[in-house]
Amino acid sequence: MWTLILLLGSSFAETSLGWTYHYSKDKLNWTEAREWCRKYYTDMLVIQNQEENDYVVSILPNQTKSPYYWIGITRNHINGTWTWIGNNSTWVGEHSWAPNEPNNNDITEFCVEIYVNSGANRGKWNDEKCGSKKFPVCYEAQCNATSCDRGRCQETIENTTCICEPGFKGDRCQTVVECDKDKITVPSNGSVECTHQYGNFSYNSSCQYSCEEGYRLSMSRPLTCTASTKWSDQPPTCKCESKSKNTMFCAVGPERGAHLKSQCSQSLTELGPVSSCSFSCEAGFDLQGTQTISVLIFNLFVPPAVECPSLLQPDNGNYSCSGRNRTFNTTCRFDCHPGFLMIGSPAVTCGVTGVWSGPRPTCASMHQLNTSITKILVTQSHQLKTVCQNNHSAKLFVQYVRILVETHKGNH
Ligand SMILES: [Ca+2]
Repeated sequence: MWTLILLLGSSFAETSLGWTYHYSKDKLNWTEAREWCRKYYTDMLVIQNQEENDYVVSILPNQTKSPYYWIGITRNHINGTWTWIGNNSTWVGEHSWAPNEPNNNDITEFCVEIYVNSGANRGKWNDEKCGSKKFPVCYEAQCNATSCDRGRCQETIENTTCICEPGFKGDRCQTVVECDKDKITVPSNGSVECTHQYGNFSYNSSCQYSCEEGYRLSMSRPLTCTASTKWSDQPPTCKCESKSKNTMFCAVGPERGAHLKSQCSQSLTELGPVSSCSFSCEAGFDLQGTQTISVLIFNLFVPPAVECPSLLQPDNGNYSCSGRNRTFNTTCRFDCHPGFLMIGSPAVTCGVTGVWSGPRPTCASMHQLNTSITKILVTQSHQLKTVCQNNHSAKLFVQYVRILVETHKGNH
């Protein structure tokens, strides 16, 4: 499995699967030796452990006497650290030096030779003057820029290994790790949007959650796919937003003690066609603008169909008309059953073009109103909206109050 390579007639190499080792048959001083190594190979020999030391000794030809071989460890002053110049490592081991070495015998012995002979000191090191001429030993790295996609290539005697960056795996670190995409669930009243750096729902993919208006995320930071294939957090939920820093939200109904004060001409359960209420916010909510909303009840709904059609009996109410047919000037009057509030005009008249003067009113349950008003918010811009509830009674009351407010504004 070892291969003999002839180079410039002065060196040959033993090849293994990782680093290859090379030496020169020409004696050079240490500086020349390094230049030779760097010209033809990677650098002067680096030894990282005793196993590599023994291996290199085993492949170099024995010398019967000095000179021996230069290796790539050096120091730059008497108290300096012995350092392998090929990769700045500092392994020395416990039994590497020959007995009584390093002795700095010539005061400036900052370079190192390795004994390769058949004697007792075979494979041991000796510090030497760098100007002495010895045989250089070099190594050539097998790792290169394309050895590992997303990792660092590490060389050993027998092999090269890719040490992968976080988030990658495979023998060449070519595969990105994935997180479970089923863990990215869409919350009620919210949505999620993911972006992917390396692959779908893979390392560094990021999923940002958001909520519909009126809801707030339980956690605002995005979920990130980590190198351990786990998402950084559990998905957040969308929670009903009770208030906002920048908008005056005043809740009506049972919550009004905390937010909104109301003053009505009748109690809420007795509001009728001529009722009026004013609302104001408590301290902390009276931010800007008009803080009082007066409400008056007028004709509430949009124009009806193009002719005077049959009038449907309102739910929870009755009507009677001034004539048997629905001709011009016929007036129909509506009543609501006890316990129901009329929303809209109590009478409609058929116009000359066959159009009723307004839509038939609605009879709303007092109970519905009482429960639905817990979901109404009044903003400083006098716009109303439902928050966290879309049921029928809430919608009804929103329409009711919005029209009241618009009527009020129209009077100014
Ligand atoms: Ca010495």
